[in-house]
Amino acid sequence: MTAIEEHPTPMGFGRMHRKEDVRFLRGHGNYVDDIVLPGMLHGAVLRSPHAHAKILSVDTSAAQAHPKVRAVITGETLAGLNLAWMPTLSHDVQAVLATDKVRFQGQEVAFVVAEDRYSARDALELIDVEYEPLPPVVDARHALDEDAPVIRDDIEGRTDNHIFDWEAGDRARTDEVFAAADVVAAADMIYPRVHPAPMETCGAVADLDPVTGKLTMYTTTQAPHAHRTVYALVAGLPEHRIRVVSPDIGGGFGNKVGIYPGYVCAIVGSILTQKPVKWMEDRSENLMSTSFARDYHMHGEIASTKDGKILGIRVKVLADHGAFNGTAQPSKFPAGFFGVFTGSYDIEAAHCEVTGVYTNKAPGGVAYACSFRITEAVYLVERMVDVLAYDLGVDPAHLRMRNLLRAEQFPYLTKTGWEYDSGDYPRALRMAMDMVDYDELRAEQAQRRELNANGESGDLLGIGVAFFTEAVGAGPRKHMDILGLGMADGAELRVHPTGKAVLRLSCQSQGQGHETTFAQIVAEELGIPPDDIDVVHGDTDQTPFGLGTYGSRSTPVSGAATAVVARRVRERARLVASAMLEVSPDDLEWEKGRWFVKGDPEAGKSIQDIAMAAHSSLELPEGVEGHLDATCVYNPPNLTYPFGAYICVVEVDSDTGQVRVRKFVAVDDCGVRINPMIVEGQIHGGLAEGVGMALMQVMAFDEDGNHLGGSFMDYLLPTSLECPSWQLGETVTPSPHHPIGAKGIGESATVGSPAAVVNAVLDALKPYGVRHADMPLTPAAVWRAMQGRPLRP
Ligand code: MCN
Ligand code: CUN
Repeated sequence: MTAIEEHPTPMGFGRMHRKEDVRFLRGHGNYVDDIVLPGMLHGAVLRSPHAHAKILSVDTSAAQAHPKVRAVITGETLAGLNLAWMPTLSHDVQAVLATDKVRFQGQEVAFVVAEDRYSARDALELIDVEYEPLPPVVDARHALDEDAPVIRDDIEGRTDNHIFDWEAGDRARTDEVFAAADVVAAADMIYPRVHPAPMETCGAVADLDPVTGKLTMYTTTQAPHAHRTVYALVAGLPEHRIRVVSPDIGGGFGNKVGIYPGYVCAIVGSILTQKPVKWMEDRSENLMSTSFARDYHMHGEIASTKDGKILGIRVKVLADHGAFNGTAQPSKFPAGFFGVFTGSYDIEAAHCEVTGVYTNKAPGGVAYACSFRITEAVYLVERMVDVLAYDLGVDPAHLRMRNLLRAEQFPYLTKTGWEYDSGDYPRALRMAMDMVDYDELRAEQAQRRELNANGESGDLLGIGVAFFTEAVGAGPRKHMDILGLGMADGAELRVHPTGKAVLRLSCQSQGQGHETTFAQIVAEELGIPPDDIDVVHGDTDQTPFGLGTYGSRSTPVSGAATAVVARRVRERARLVASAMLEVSPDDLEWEKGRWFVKGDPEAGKSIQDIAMAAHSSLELPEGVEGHLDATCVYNPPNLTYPFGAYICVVEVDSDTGQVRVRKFVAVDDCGVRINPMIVEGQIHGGLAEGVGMALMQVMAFDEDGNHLGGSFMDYLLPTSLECPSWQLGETVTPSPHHPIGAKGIGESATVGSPAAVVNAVLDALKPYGVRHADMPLTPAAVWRAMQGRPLRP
């Protein structure tokens, strides 16, 4: 994108500048750390230096004696309040402050409340904890060894580190298909542990009013209503006396779905001191202790005929969930939506097994724009298709084209039970191939390979193709809940007498531009200009209940709720207009912004006139209430299935292993686009994240379980230097069950791009006989992959 173009404010869908940017660009955002309350104190967390150790004693006397310290909280303090453990989003428990053992480096051990942030941090050093180190489980592949230390001995009767086994598909049928296939390609791959690393770290200001007993919790959360209910359940506080406020959020990417010990400690600190308590973690704390992503060890197998018709896919996964099972996903889905691992292909049978294990690492797993583990699933299937292409010696784009689902197969029920709602996959892939000039690139590559083989040095050229289908918009209540809360979303719309409106939502923007796009949905449906519509979210006292923003569910669920409330208001407006115009409602016709008499377009009333009349003394028809407002709870009938075709072109320096992304073409289909500019922004961000994961990022640990990625010097974020100028293409296949035909887009690019980048690098290394190498493909990893391998023509 070049200079910011001026776009006229649309009356509905279109490229409208973000309303929220007026405050963000001028430095007037209001984040949790901007909140300052009278008498506010500051909290800091003491963390474990060990990955696994018994706690022998905790001496807080010196810290208590610090002149500025107001309270020191330990696991023992919390145990006295029955708060030492809290439920996780996966029906496990997690220590708020450790009592018996520490189970990962960085785990929360004590909490100091002091008059200022610095004193709180200083006092942490005065706490004396005696540990007895235990051997840690660092490599998930050894978590189930006979002699592996048992991490969760707090759970009665537990003698190993096993969490769950889960499977999907038809094992017997899949085995049959594999037995009969001409070709079976297999590969082991790791999707490394990575971190969403939002710019704003996590934090809270807990304010328990000693007079009313009401708790106001300003906090970094993607799901304010769900958090409120969990606090009510955990702390036993009455739910109507809890107000969760999520102000401006500086990026979430799934990092802000869960409830962290620091939040609970801030609440307890406020209860004990009767003052507001702020807790804001620093970057290292964020990287060490809050929700990580991925950490899937996958074994994939793909079966095909000798001429490349894919028949079946078989997968075994070992999932590293860290020390507490705190993954955030619907209850029935312990491996998230990994079940869509059959990807975008027409196959006969599929089966997968996932085993989850505990290790001595931070909990989490579902974050970083993952669509509930679809990142892992798409990476697996898209790598497997490339491995098959390698074994068969065929072009990976052509192999995909041959096997993609065809438009006439939708709605399509996958072999693992997902109903893809709509799509035209070959069209998207063809568009991507045209945009990147696929045939010409392959010709250039052939030429370069010949030169390289003849001893002429020069960069290796790689072309990586990936296709993805996502399942977003969780979800139908009958299949999907989080901690028993059904995944529906509320919306309320109120049109004031002068025709200005307020829309109240249960979802919560962390940078996705909801204040703009949700106003645009109302504008599209009612013809009220988006600037006349305020979007209120992130405050449980002000908004209807709903499960929040993650899994790209805002547009599929809250967006649908918004269209439905707007339509309800429109129908109410019709009745009011019929009274104003003294005609039957049936004689009225709608055009954006007004009802008019059929056959007499001059005789009409604008939505603003109708709003005033609805609040006036005008006599309304029998049974029609005054005012112009509506509410809705939207329970989606199905998920939405966005898809896309990505092609990445890289140049690899054969001497250093350095990868340069030369070009990236992304064709996305998220159905109808509300604001194409915001959609493109979402895609740009996700593509950058994909480059980061593929080439730079991993949360590494040493053999003692020491965390090696505690700063941005070690855990690398992609910048404009590593990213090319993205080239985007678009097809529009509306979702047939969504009121405005929209599908989610927030995670698509992160889901689809890592495989495209990795496929591109490995395509460049093909002459060296490299069939697979794991992310991140750092220069060292690429260089190592090439060593000792003769160049093949
Ligand atoms: N949109 C649109 N037309 C569509 C689909 C979406 O105009 N057909 C717009 C939406 O109205 C919204 C935005 O695109 O303004 C993203 O919408 P959606 O796909 O519904 O995703 P959510 O709003 O639910 O956002 C969640 C998603 C997730 S799960 C992660 S992780 C992620 C992502 O969004 N985190 C982000 N993108 C992010 N972008 C920013 N800036 N910050 C984050 O933390
Ligand atoms: Cu998986 S990260 Mo987003 O769903 O918040």
